[in-house]
Parts: sequence; structure tokens; C-alpha cells
Amino acid sequence: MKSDNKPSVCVVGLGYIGLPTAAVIARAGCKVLGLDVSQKVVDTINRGEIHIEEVDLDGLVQGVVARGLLSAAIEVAPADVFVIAVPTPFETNETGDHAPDISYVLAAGRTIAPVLKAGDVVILESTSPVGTTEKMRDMIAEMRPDLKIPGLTRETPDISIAYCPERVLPGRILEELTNNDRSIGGITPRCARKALAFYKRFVRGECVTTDARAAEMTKLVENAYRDVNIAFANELSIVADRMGLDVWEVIRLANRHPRVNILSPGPGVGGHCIAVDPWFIVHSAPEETPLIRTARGVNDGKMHHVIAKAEALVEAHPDARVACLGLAFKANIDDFRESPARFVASRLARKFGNRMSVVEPYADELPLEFTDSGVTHIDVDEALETCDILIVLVDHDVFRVVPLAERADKLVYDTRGIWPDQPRVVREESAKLALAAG
Ligand code: SAJ
Repeated sequence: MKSDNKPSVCVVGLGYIGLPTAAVIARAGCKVLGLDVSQKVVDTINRGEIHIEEVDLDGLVQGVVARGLLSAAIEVAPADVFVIAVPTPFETNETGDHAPDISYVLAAGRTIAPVLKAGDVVILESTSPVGTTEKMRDMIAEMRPDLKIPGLTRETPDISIAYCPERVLPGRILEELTNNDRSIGGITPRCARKALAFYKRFVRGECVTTDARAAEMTKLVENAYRDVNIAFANELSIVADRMGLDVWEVIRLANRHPRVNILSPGPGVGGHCIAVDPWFIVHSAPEETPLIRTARGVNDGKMHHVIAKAEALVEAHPDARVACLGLAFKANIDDFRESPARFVASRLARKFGNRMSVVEPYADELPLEFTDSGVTHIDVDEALETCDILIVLVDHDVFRVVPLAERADKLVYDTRGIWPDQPRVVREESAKLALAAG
């Protein structure tokens, strides 16, 4: 370690988590090398620019690159601390089983193993199935028989290995990286202590130490908790529709109970975490997870439910122009990956392309699947002027603030409940009546 006591850091993977993490560590004064497999990403960052959208990240990266604290490369170099933030996707096989793919984590381990030296700390941040940190440890042990490895030696190990998941919300990453509490799971208690000392340099939230397996499970549990609770809200929305009730009103009232906090229904659950991580638990304990598995099914099923309902509505109004509001996976962000809104809109586009438009203020152009569909990309003003049916798929603030006067005469299918005062709103069974009347 250098004399100023600030460790040099290597962050492996410069994506949605890795790049902000690298920038925040650099801001704390550590010299950071970011590794990425893409030369384009490396060049962009070395110019002080960024390849992802995140609030305030551009200015921060520009600053730390200009001060020489952050640089990017393809090739690994020695460092005191290694932080691995690579993707852990899942694969769906023919039987519908979702198996986690930890090959990127293991590849990252293989990349850094040759440059590890005594005193180094290796931290895995990627969301991972329980046992992944130990697998990475075993691989490093195999490649570096010269090093004493934690959990595999009776002596003081040469290196420390820990699992420390991030807990950040896209759109608030920089703030949450610094302020949220963190679980720090060491392969041994000593590893946890070493990792904690590192996080204390840039995390203001509380850092709670535990073992690696508990920390891995904690991360999965947090997202499964949310998935199950959103599934409850989504199921309620379908039940309420069938009974001719306004689900938003019911939830608002129920949430006045001091111990009830129902989440919001929507067109399904998107993003790269909440719809993915529960499968990691199901895969590890298939017999013991009927609730978590069912919740996934309910949330995915909600997308198809919304498609069917929107199709019925549009088909019943053959002369109407239709606008789908939003493609992002949630409000006020420009992330369209794994988005239920995008899935619903693209399905509708296949059927109604020529009389359909999409409003997505966070996109410069529509995604590829809309090419040749006939769908036009318009702004909210044009949608209000030219469309008769509005299908609200994302609760962007720019949609939320549209006053009643500008939409009172529209037929609205509001999957996010952003316009409680809307008179001509389409509900489940009552939809048929509204359609008949409309
Ligand atoms: N959603 C609903 N109803 C709700 C809340 C969310 O339908 O009441 C939908 C959203 O529209 C979106 C999806 O769920 O499609 C997920 O959105 P989100 O904002 O709940 O979560 P993410 O995926 O952006 O981030 C989550 C966070 N986890 C938790 O809140 C437990 C974040 O803290 C994690 O760091 C992140 O996953 C991750 O990386 O794991």
C-alpha cells in the first residue's frame, strides 16, 4: 500500500454499477483503474465521458479522470483492492428453469488472479447465487497455489476475499452508493474487517459485517421481497378490476393502516434485478420456494394481462388513434432494458402499428423492434392533440402532470394509476361497459 495510506483500486466491469462505484472511490482520493472488455467503453471513459446515463455521473467522471484519479483499460494491472462488478444474468432452459450464469464473475477472478499479491483485498459486488464468492475463491486458490487463501489455510491468509453487494436505485446511484447501509460478507471475519476498512473510505451509511454466504443471500432476499410485494399489488389490481373497484383507491385506504404498506400495481416488473434475483433463490431451493416462484409468475402474467386488455380496447375502437405513454422500465429514467412497458408497446405495435404512436421523452428514437411497424415517436403534446386512446405504461413525471382538462375526453387505460381524476378510465369488467358506451 502506498505511503499516503490510500489503496490503489481496480474495478472490474464498468457498467451501471462498476462505473459509478469506480468514480465514487476515485472521488475519495484513491487511484482507480477501471477494467472493461469493450475498447469503446475504455476510450470513452479515458476521454472523461460516460457511456451510460445516470444523474450527475458525467460531471463526476469528467472530474476524476481530469484529476488523474480514474483511468480505464482492457488489461489488468496490480492494485491493493479489486472490486468486481460484472453481470450475473440467468439462462432459461427448455424446462423453464432459470439457472444463474456466474461465468463473468469467474472470468473476472481469472483476470485478476495473476496480479494478486500479499495484502490485497478482493471484493465481489455482483448479485450472485449463494456460494459464488467461495467458488471464485477456489478458482483463485487453484491459479495461485503460492498464496495463502482465506478459509483454506490455518495461517493468516495472504489475501482477503469478501462479498459486498450494492443496493442502489438507478437514477439515484451516486447518492445511494454513499449513503445506504451495506452488508460486508467476509469469507472469514478477518476478510470482512479488511473489506469494511475499504468501504469506510467512501460509504457514509452503516457497514454491517457478516459472512459471504449470508451477504449473498441478503441481496437476493431484498429483491425477492420487493417482487413478492409488487406481485401482491398486481394481483389485487386484477381482482379489483374484476369486482369493478378502483385498486388505487383500495390501496390508498388500506395503507392508512399503520402496519400495511401495499406497493403499486403496474404493467409488470422490469429492470435487471427484481425480475431476475428471485430466480437465484428458486434455483437453489426449488422445492421450498412456491411463494417466490408464484410471485414471478404473477408479475410476468400481469404484462400479458395488460396486453390483452389494451388489445380489446383498441380493437373496440377501430377509428381511434392510440398513444402508448412510456417505454422505460420505471419512471423518469432512460433505461429500456427488460421493460414491461416496452414489451407491451411492441406487442401492440405488431397489431395496431399504423394507428399507434409511442411517447417516450427519455428516448431519442424508438427501439429497433418498432422499425417498420408504422408506429411514430411523438411528444406528449402531439399525443394529447391527436390521439383518442391513451395507454399509460410508465409513470414519468411529464405524464403525471398532464392536467385533467387536456385529457378529459380521452379514453384512458392507466396501468400506473397516475391520473386518479380521469373520468373515462378503462377497468377490467367495467371496460366492456365503457367500451360499449364509448
Ligand atoms: N414496480 C412496480 N410497483 C412498485 C414498485 C416498482 O410495479 O410499487 C416496478 C417498477 O416499475 C420496475 C420494477 O418494479 O419495473 C423495479 O423497479 P424498482 O424501482 O423497485 O427497482 P430497481 O430494479 O430499479 O432496483 C432494485 C432495488 N431493490 C430494492 O428496492 C429492494 C435496488 O435497491 C437494488 O440495488 C437493485 O434492484 C439491484 O441492483 O438489485
